[in-house]
Amino acid sequence: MNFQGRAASALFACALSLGLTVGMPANGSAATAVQNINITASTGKFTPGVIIVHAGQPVALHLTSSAGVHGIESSDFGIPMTMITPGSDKTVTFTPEKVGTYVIHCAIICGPDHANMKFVVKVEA
Ligand SMILES: [Cu+2]
Repeated sequence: MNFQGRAASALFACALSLGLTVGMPANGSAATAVQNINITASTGKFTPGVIIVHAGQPVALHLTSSAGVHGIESSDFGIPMTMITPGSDKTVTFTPEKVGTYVIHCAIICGPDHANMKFVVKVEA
């Protein structure tokens, strides 16, 4: 490699390390880490019935059903109608914006317990 080649690759390496440094969040990556939460739907209930998430931090809900066909939908979190069926996993992602307590109801009529089938999302700071 001639001098110009070495100079160019040194410059490139320098720009690369600068870019990496600038790209790092000031407080590490914890603030943007995805909150992964598993939820299982069954007859008349979601388990767990209460989840706690943090405002501004992305959430990935991993949904499955151990019995029956269910669904979720939430205008609070911009979650579109999502069907949950036994034997398949669905993942929905959203980022809660505002601190508060929200309720997500089962969105598909699934039986006598459908009206009471819900889970609570507590959004903390
Ligand atoms: Cu239902």
